[in-house]
Amino acid sequence: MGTTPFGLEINFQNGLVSTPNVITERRLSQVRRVYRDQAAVDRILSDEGDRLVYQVYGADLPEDEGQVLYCTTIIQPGTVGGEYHMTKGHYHARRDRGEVYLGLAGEGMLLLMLEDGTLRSIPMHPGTAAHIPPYWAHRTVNTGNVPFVFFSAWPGDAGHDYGTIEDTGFADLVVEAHGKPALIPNPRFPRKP
Ligand code: M6P
Ligand code: ZN
Repeated sequence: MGTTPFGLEINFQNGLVSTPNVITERRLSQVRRVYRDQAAVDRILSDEGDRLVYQVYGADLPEDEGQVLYCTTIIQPGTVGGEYHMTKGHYHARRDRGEVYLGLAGEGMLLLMLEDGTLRSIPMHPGTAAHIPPYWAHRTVNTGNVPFVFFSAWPGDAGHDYGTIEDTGFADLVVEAHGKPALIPNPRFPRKP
């Protein structure tokens, strides 16, 4: 039967959604494992407390085949041990499901990776409509000085698989080098000899 049609208002500047009924907040202590430098994480936690890294605002829709889910994500500016603030990143539990991202505010980078470690990166700014094909893990990074805001839409039955990325991370890290983003190999990522 599906659901009742509705419209939500999205503020493109700050990513806020009118009457969102799903709000996820990710603080540093919850996402600490994505960063290479665990001593830097400990320093930030003791010096400034548990900083907000990103928020997700969405609509409460059934995760069913045929539905299209959507949300906004707001990644705060900042670095941890030289790595820019980023999302956890995930594969879809159903690997053959894709996704679309649309940049709304700020500057970021979309990292994509296949299970064999093949990596792609797409710079994102307001107006960038990025295509995430099936089978590609995806993570977003705030490479600017203001909140990076984007909109996403994906199939209802895609699901989130965080486990693989939690264990190894992505093949490359996105670090700040002379004030600009640079990709460097992730020493934790298993590489074939
Ligand atoms: C995007 C979408 C969401 C995802 C969010 C945060 O908005 O891909 O499905 O939840 O980013 O990313 P993650 O879940 O990897 O932390
Ligand atoms: Zn996704």
